[in-house]
Amino acid sequence: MIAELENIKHTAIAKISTVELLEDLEQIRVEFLGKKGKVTEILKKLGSLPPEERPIVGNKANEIRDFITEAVETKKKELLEKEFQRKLETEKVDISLPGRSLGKGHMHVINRVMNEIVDIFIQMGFQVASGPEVETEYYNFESLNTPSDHPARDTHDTFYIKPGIVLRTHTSPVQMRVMEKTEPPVAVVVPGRVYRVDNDASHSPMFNQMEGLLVDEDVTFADLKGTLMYFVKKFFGEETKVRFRPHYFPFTEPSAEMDISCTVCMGKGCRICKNTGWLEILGCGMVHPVVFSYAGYDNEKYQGYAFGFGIDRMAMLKYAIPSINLLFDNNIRFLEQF
Ligand code: 2NM
Repeated sequence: MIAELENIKHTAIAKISTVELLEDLEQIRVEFLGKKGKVTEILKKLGSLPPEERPIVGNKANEIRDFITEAVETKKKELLEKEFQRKLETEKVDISLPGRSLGKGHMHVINRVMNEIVDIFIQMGFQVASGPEVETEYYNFESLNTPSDHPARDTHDTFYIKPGIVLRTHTSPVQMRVMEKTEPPVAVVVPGRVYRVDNDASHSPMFNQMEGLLVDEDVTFADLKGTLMYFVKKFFGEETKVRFRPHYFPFTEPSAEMDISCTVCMGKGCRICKNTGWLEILGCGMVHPVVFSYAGYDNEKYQGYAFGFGIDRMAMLKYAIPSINLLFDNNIRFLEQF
């Protein structure tokens, strides 16, 4: 049996020293040290030996089991190290290769223009306010001097959620909410989404609007003109000319529309301005006394001006975007240009 053990030891050493794969090494370990392994089998047979031989063969078997265990462990470390080196070699990264683009996104042109416009008004001392897009008829119409029989109340223009509740058609209800809870002086701009039943090449049922309101003592139409002229020169360029035409809005008196010299032809006349040299860009006026009464403001003490325009239209004019649909279609090839 001693000879047999020596023999097992030599076979094991020979096998272990030539093995290349971790799986094969495991096979070898099982072959010799597993439950039915060669060394294990001998240990099992110890009982059948004469008592005086048992400790001798037992010691030898233990010695060889430990020896093989040790050899397997050593080989395992060696193979793992080899495998690691092979991975280092084959999976090495060439840090001199150019990187892959992450396809970085960016802000939508509407939000960029919105932020740009808001910044101009913040510089002038206006604060930014916001409010609900689902509004009551009271805040959207009634309190803004737009009684039930006014044409703008027609269901053709307004999305009704249920009787008395609408999708706001302008951001003015926010100005009314601000006035209700703030004593003048008030200077706010309100950018936000508004909704109208309208859908064609130049109208989207949802669009972005911005309105402004300033209320204080001794406010005149000249303050309104100065503020708006400062704004358009900042936004469209110092060379921009403006003109005001009388208009009608239920919530302002007097009211006006403001045109700027065409951003495309510089006022010479082109397709964009329909050969007039002018582009209509906003509506404005002095806040109607009836609106102040709804707000709880003293009509004798305070005056105010207000104005409103479409952000989408501003973006289209500034960047010569031919169709409003381009702003909402999420066409990456278009949006990437900004
Ligand atoms: C416009 C044109 C003229 C306006 C009026 C008010 C308020 F709340 F003070 F009455 N907010 N916005 C206004 C005035 C809006 O948009 C074309």
